[in-house]
Amino acid sequence: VSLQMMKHAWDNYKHYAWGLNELKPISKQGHSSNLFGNIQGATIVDALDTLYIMEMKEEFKEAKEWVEKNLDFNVNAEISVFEVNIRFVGGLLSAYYLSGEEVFRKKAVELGEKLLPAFNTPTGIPWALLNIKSGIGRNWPWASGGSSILAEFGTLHLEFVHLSHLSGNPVFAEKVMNIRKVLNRLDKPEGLYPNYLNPSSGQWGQHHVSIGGLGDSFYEYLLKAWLMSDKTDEDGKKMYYDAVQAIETHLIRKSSGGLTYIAEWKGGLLEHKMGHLTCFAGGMFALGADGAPSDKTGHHIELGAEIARTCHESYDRTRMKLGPEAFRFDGGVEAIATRQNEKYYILRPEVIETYMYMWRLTHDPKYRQWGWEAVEALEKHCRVDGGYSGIRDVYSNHESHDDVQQSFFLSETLKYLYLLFSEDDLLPFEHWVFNTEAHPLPVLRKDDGNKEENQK
Ligand code: DMJ
Repeated sequence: VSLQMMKHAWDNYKHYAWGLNELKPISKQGHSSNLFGNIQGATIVDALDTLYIMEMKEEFKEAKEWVEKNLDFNVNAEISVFEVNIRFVGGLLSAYYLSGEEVFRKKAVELGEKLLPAFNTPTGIPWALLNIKSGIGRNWPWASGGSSILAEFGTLHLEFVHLSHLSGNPVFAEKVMNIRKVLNRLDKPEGLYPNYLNPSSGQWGQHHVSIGGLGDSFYEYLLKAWLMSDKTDEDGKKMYYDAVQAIETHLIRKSSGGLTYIAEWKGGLLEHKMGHLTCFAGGMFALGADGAPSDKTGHHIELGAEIARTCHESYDRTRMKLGPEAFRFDGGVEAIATRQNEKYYILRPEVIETYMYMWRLTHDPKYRQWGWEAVEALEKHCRVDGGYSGIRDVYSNHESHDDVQQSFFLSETLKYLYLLFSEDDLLPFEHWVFNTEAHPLPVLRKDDGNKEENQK
């Protein structure tokens, strides 16, 4: 089924928005997000590995030809360093490792080089935004006192380690190791990492902590850096398990109805709200269970299972059986969105991602059932003639479509669905680590960095 879904999403993108970043499936035209500046083709680059894995050979070939001829980084564009890294660098790296086609390696390294000026700050903590022509960087104007964002500068590690590996140029890995060093030197309130860090002063901004937006993939990359290093990156490992310990103590709570959730922490006060983005953490806890200190393995799996259950409830308690952007545990509700501007669903993957990890790590059939419910809901409410669209209010009787087919729907949501219903030996976890946009990167063996590259 996910293959049919991918075909529908891809064919319509190709028909109506080929070469542009994303598709507007209702108005049947291109959609450009300013996150990528005028770098084009986000959907193509994000989808390459999904096409490859699903054995959509014709489509993969067309996509590759587009990359060869048209993917151009010599543009005057201000881009989000994080978004371009996870989608474009990550997408190109995976396409290279899966297919062995040199063009993807070349383009990934070329793009990586364009991103390097982002690190020209007093601390080496990169800017959020970078003009890839002039090399001038800056931060989001809304971010606390000119800060960089934890989930942005903390989500470069996996890709940059691979860029050094593939180019022979150590500079990429040095940049991300320096981020680690800066973080390790800082005092952390209650052992937690605030979402904001000023790249000039090297001091934290506001003490807001989140395992959802602004924080999320920083934690994910600590764990995955350790796994991707064939478990040699002890620093990443320690930082991850220490962080989880602090998160458990200060952010994880159980509702009176028995649902475990991860709240947001604001200078010591809890906001009892959990984002759809935070739902990825179920999969993360389960993936990290194996390496958890002493007797904690079962506990981390259990934590993953509880987060998966809570996130499933957030879907099940809506009319459309698709989860809202954020749901609350206060004011008499549990796992329900109460604010109008938190009721949307934009084809995000995190809940399905967690089902996939839980399935692989426990083989409890309920995760496939829950995944299937999501497929039915997507088909019923998000599928339109011209592709797949997000929904403005998942509690409503009728769909109000947002008219965007996000590129991560093809790279993540559909890939994780496909993996959920595949055998465990397709991209096995011993050999592959998924970047935060679901692009698989091979584990770098300690004895031989190259031999495993083409493991499938
Ligand atoms: C994706 O770009 C990545 O999963 C990122 O980590 C978070 N946001 C979207 C999907 O929701």
